[in-house]
Amino acid sequence: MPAVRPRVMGIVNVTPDSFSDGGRWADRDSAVAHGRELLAHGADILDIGGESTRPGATRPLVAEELDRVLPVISALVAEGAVVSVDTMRGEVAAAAVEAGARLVNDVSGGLADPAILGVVARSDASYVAMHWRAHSHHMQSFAVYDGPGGVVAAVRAELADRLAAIEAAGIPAERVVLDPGLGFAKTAGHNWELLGAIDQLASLGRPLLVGASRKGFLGALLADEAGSPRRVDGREHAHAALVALLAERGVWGLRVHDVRATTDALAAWAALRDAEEAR
Ligand code: PMM
Repeated sequence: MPAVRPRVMGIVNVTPDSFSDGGRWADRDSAVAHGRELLAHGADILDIGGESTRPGATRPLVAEELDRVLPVISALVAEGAVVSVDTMRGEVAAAAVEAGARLVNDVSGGLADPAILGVVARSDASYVAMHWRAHSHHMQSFAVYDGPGGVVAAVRAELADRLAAIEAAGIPAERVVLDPGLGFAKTAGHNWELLGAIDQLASLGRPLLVGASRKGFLGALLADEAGSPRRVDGREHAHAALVALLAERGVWGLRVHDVRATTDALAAWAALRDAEEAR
């Protein structure tokens, strides 16, 4: 059984329009307060983002994105937090690293703005490369995985290509974390297939980050008899179960909204692991 508990990355979306928490932490003070609360609940990393990637989202201007994230990053770094910046833009990544961010979480894995790879290479930040095919306004039309091995083989191969490009840009593999990108150009069925094949993604040799929190595939799983998906705020119990099962499968990190529910699930998982190992 895995000896190490997954890292918990608490989400601070400084956006007016994220699907699960849009607008709730859109100003600096409420975002910083939210970050502090996530730290108090046991977050290891705070992931601060200023661009919503919900299906259909339009992109903010670079200046808007910088205005949203930089003050929040600076404030939370000053309080000792380990901060990650959730951005696809090299310019935003550079400013965030300058402000003290230790990770660059790029949902596009370097495809949206290849300059981001040079920025990370020149810093000592770690880099999360997520599986991605297209910007959110049209990503669901790219949810087609017809080749041999289906979605798992395609995502694995595309992540392997990104890893090669990332290393070619000068980022050592040791600094790279990979992410299957649940919900990004993927149907609910694709997400479950990927979760069922974590071992195949882990065989790329890099730690894995998984972001399942509050996503639509959990809403679909818990749909009512009329087929209406479970509301965003009613998906946490199913997510907590996934958290423990992913810990069991040795994932490196979990990107989550409800840090308390996640750390509670991980505490129960770790206690059971320890009891089994003590026998
Ligand atoms: N999902 C979202 C945003 N950023 N980053 C990584 N690495 N992995 C994800 O799955 C991911 C991400 C979208 O979800 P949100 O709107 O709930 O933040």
